[in-house]
Amino acid sequence: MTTSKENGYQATEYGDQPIERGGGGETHQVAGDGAPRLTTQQGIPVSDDQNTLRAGPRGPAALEDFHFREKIFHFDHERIPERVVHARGYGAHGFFENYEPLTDLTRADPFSEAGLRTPVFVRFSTVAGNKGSTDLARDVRGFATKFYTREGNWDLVGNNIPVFFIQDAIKFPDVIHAAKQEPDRGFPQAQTAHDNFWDFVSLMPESTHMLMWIMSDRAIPRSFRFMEGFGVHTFRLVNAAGRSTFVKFHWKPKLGLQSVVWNEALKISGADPDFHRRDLWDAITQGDFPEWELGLQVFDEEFADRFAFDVLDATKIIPEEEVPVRRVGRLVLDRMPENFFADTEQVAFCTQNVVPGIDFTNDPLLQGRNFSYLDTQLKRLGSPNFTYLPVNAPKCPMAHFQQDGHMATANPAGRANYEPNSWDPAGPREDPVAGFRTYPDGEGDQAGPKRRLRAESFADHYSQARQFLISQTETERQHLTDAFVFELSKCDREAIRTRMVAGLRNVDEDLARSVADGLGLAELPDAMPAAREPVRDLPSSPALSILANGPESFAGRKLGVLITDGADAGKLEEIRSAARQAQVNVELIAPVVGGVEASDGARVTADQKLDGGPSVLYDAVVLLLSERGGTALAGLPVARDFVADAYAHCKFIGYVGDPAPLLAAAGLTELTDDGFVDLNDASATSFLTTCAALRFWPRQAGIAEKAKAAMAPAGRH
Ligand code: HDE
Repeated sequence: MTTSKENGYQATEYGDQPIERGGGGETHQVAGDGAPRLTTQQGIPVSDDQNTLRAGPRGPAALEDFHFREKIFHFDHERIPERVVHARGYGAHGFFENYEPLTDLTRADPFSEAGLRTPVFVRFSTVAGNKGSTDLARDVRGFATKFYTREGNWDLVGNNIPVFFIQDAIKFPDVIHAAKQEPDRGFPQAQTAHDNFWDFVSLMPESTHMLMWIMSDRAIPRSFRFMEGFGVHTFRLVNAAGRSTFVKFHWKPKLGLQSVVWNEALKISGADPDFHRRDLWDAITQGDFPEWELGLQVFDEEFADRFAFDVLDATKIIPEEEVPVRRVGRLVLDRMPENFFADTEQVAFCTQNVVPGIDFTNDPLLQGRNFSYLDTQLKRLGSPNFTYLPVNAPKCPMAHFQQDGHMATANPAGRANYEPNSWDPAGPREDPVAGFRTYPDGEGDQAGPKRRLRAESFADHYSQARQFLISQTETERQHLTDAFVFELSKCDREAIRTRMVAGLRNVDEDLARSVADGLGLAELPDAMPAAREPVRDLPSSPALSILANGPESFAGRKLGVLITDGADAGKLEEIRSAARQAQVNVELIAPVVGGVEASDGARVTADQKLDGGPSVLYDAVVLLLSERGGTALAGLPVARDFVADAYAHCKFIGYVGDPAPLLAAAGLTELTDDGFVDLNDASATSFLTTCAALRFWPRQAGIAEKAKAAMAPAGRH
């Protein structure tokens, strides 16, 4: 129904929306009924947001249209430079809760009282990709935490991998240039699978340990919620008496570790490039708040002196088995930003932000970072006043004499803008007792004459790489080997592939040989000369394996139920209720999003249409089929992919009804194994308990065998 309004528009309805229509048929939504009035940035009420001011209906636009000009002007300037690294990220607010006072170790405020809650903002990120890149790139993940303590902001700017590629910050631009898209062609982005990266790292043996980590499944986490975090460097804790101990920081996810497999990552990147964002958003908005525990590895100078590697070398870890991780508090993320740009984009972390009780060491990477972060924020945020943005501002009182600059919004009153001064009020003054005092590190005295030097204690580049490798399960080793083969196969220059294999011989002969076979190298190259002979008998460290540190239950995971018309309504209800009990999320996938008619005649709406909900998006799947539905699905390539991928990715596959036609169409008839669970017999609850193992790994060995057989003609050793 259309009626004429006093304002000259025609009132009508578009579906559920009452709207008004102008003379050219354009849509107007008019203030009133609780909708506030649109204004310009100057607060002037706007009468028409659909049409620019023009001389006659088909005439030229008028320059005096301040509303149009302001709107376009602001739009034209909406973007700020993306971060030079870690451009793609996602953040959330929460708190850190301290378990016990740690005053014997540190006077840092967050650790001062039992139960003390310090507000935090955390931003997770990938490193190499641009802001719009996919979440599932093979990459390090940033894990940066801003603690708004009562004594100022402490930023723990960590990663999900405890070591780094380089030993001196002067090489950071090089490693990042090499990893990002190549400068002449502008691709590939968000991946290290290209010549420049492997050229660089194969010439930099110090990166070998890090390569083990990024070729492992650590670089393709299933979710931010299921990954660890590390401060990487050795820091100092300093107590009120001025006593210092060394510390390495760890974040341990309460839900256990979990990663995807590489082929899954490739497919998720297409199906849902925002997979990690969506996961965090869904969990927090559904009240399933992710938690990590903060762990400290605390050690003294005496340990540092006797430890086999230099604790200032960021390409080394201290195995947890040597210095245990003491869990001292929990991090809970319980609130998404109201506005992505305001918080996640504008947050500015800086390794220099430490509070009394925490201090730096001479780690040459950390020292370089301390320069870089403040510097880069000015470029990105455009004004030294970025510290006043709500996400960056301390939540404790602050008072200083810095003034003016672009966008100064918090301006002090009064005359004193320097000190010493004799005014009243005088403004802030220093506090020699409680103020931050740098730990008087004796190392500086021993530093010697200024020279560009690398400490000899940094020269072992392979031993810990080997230790990482031998700490992996068979399954994980296979993934790591496959990742090297995948990445190096993307390098055009054979010399680069060969050089890399030569380096791997210093880590492990089997690894080098398997990679060489996978690449079809004619001969195994000589091992690269090592700066220091690697130690080959370091013990394994189970803490380094993901599979050894998985979850205790399937809680927090996602079950995909592929459902057809006529599917068993009772079984669906049983699955849903078991999932609720087990805190598992269920999504229904159907041939159309409008859903299906279940066996009881009720309409069940779907969350995903089949081709928008491939099995790669789920941790386990159930095929809930009627007889007719199962046969119909067998004819759909997308349904065959659903189940074939679930099989290839070693997922548990539950079924209700007869899956035989679909499995036959997907070529799986001969391949069913104990990862397939007949839910006509078994209960949904027991299926979800089985799913806590996350994947049916025995399947992988068979798949790997077949892959090897397919490759065999190329192996010529
Ligand atoms: Fe960073 N890094 N980095 N980095 N880094 C940045 O600062 C830098 C390093 C890390 O979510 C930049 O604000 C240098 C190690 C995270 O906003 C920049 C070196 C670790 C984030 C910078 C390193 C990190 C950054 C770019 C070698 C793990 C994202 C944007 C010495 C401990 C923070 C920005 C966020 C971001 C410099 C190496 C973690 C350019 C010079 C090692 C999590 O300042």
